[in-house]
Amino acid sequence: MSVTSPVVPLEATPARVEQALGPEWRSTVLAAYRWMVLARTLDARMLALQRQGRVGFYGAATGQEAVNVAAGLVSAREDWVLPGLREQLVALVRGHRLGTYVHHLFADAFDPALGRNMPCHPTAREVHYVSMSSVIGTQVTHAVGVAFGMKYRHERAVALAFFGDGATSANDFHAGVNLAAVQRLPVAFLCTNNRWAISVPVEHQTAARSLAAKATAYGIAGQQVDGTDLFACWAALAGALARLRAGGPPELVEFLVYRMTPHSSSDDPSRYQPADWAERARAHDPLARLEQWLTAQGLLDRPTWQRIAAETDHEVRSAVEAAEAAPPPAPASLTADVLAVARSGGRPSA
Ligand SMILES: Cc1ncc(C[n+]2csc(CCOP(=O)(O)OP(=O)(O)O)c2C)c(N)n1
Ligand SMILES: [Mg+2]
Repeated sequence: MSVTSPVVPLEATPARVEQALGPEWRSTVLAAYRWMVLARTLDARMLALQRQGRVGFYGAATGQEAVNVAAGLVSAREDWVLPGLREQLVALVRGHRLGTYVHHLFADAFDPALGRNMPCHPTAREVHYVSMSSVIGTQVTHAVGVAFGMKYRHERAVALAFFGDGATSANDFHAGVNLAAVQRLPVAFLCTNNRWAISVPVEHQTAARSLAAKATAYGIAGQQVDGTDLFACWAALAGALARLRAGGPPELVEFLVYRMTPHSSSDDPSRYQPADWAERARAHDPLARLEQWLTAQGLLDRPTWQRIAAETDHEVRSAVEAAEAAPPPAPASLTADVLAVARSGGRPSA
């Protein structure tokens, strides 16, 4: 098994998990575990490929998988996801093909963005996953705009806005949460507090008691959740999304997670993280915590673990092979989807 060091045990009892997830809870939790293994495998492989010069840039979500898989499984098809740098697993769980995502990472001819977006900034329109804007915090106001549109059209969908601890210092966070609260818009503000904004620790980001506490100033509910506990993430997200779908006001959820890898492939955290950071993070590894829990419940044995590890490794390898065999985007595609010319007057229509 992959658990090597002691982790903080998950407290959920099977009875409570069944209550929250329903009678099929065993297969749901195992499916969530499999997604988390796939994401972990993908992160490790992509960071290695970036070092080999085969992928331009990568931002891993290692340590944040529980939030992402729960959001992917709990959200509804009609909801919209406005991600930060680390939510690609949400798109995959919602049905975006792994192969397509890897084509995007390689910026090849089968990348939906035709190689024009920075790697790790996928667009997955078919699963309502909006391409990330690199400008920190802007997805917060984008989500509010999407939610405004949904409310205007009387749609019962929710906009999920993901952002980091650093983004809570951006103007867009204030403007977005404030407007959503005043207009009572269906937005789930989902802050993944991995305690770092590149090298800036969260203690330098705010003097507030917590990031969730900021909700009070906007007149909405805020809660802090252990983002490395799959069941806590599930409960918080299912509750918030259900209330929003029923017409409730926006909510803020702060997920406490540990960034277990560098900020991105362009970062060296040994220059700023304390020496014991990796050890503290490992104790809260969401994958290892779930693995330990599943094993204790008798739901995960060595053969099952080996099968899942082999299958996910094969999936990632196949996707990489397909991307490496794909041609680059054709030069003629450079202006595709950029400009449409109206037939009548020759004026741009989009
Ligand atoms: C407006 C703006 N300022 C600075 C940056 C450079 N930058 C890129 S990522 C990042 C840190 C983001 O931290 P956080 O919001 O905590 O998200 P995390 O990367 O930890 O998931 C910064 C400062 C940027 N992209 N946009
Ligand atoms: Mg952060």
